[in-house]
Amino acid sequence: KFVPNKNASIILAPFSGGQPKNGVELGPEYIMEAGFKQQVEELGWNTEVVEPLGKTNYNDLQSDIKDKFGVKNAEVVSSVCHKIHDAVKDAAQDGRLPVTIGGDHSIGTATVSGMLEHNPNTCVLWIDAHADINSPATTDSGNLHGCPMSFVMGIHKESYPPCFDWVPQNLKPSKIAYIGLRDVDKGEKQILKEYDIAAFSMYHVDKYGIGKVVEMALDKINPKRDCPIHLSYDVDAIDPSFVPATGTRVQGGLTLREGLFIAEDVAATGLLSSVDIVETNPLLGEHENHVLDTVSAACAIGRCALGESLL
Ligand code: HAR
Ligand code: MN
Ligand code: MN
Ligand code: MN
Repeated sequence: KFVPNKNASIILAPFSGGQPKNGVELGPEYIMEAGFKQQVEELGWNTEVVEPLGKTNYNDLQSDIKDKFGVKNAEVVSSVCHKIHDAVKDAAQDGRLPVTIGGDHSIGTATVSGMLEHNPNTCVLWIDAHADINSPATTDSGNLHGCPMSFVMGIHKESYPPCFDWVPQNLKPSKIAYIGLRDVDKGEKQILKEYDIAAFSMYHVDKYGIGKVVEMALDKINPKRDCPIHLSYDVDAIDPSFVPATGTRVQGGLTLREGLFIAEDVAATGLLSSVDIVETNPLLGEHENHVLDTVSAACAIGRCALGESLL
């Protein structure tokens, strides 16, 4: 069984080019200012902070126009992802657990592919209201935060802009489970069906309860409980009444407790190898409390994944 080494790299990914709303690039700054690093250290982790994007602002280069591949900002998303991919992989190779703070979910392309290069047995638990499995061939919006899962699987690879050629496309459908889905596009539903991907929507959470759903998800992707788990956590999985400051709110989500339970139960497996916390957008709160609630939920997700609730 994987024994957590208690060394973590907090990787900052202040990037918004995977979607059109300003402010999601401020997520890392707010989460760090809320004391996330100290909170993690109080749990007994040694931490280092990594800034793979340096001081460069990749958020001014953005346009809301689709390219000939039908997606927006492909070049900048690709180059930002390549830097984050290298940082995630380097941290993991160094024996540190990567905790990547976004930023929008387009960086899932980087974190999942980085962890798969580190250990090809990695399975992915994707917690989200959305499936983020559009390809350039199926996306309506052209927003690349809706596409990371297809890129790391190589779905409709002939539709990709060539700048994504560096992305390894080796994630197998049997290694993916979703929890929290409630806003999935038609083309995405077809992909989920065609590839027989384990997808637990809010319907399943209500029907079986969150404890059973996490167990069923892990039974599908990690039946022997012997593979490292990459937890990619989009804060919009949690209901907007608890997590309002995010770019694509969808009613009817997880309660805050259900949301934290998922992270706690992953921690309890002892198999967590990396975690992303994405889509916190501090500019989308209608008042200060919206921002505080969202940022503190993001911090709590990270702490729970890193073992806060284990006694
Ligand atoms: N499926 C829609 C699209 O492709 C919306 C998905 C993006 N929203 C997110 N990602 N926050 O989880 O545009
Ligand atoms: Mn590389
Ligand atoms: Mn997402
Ligand atoms: Mn989402």
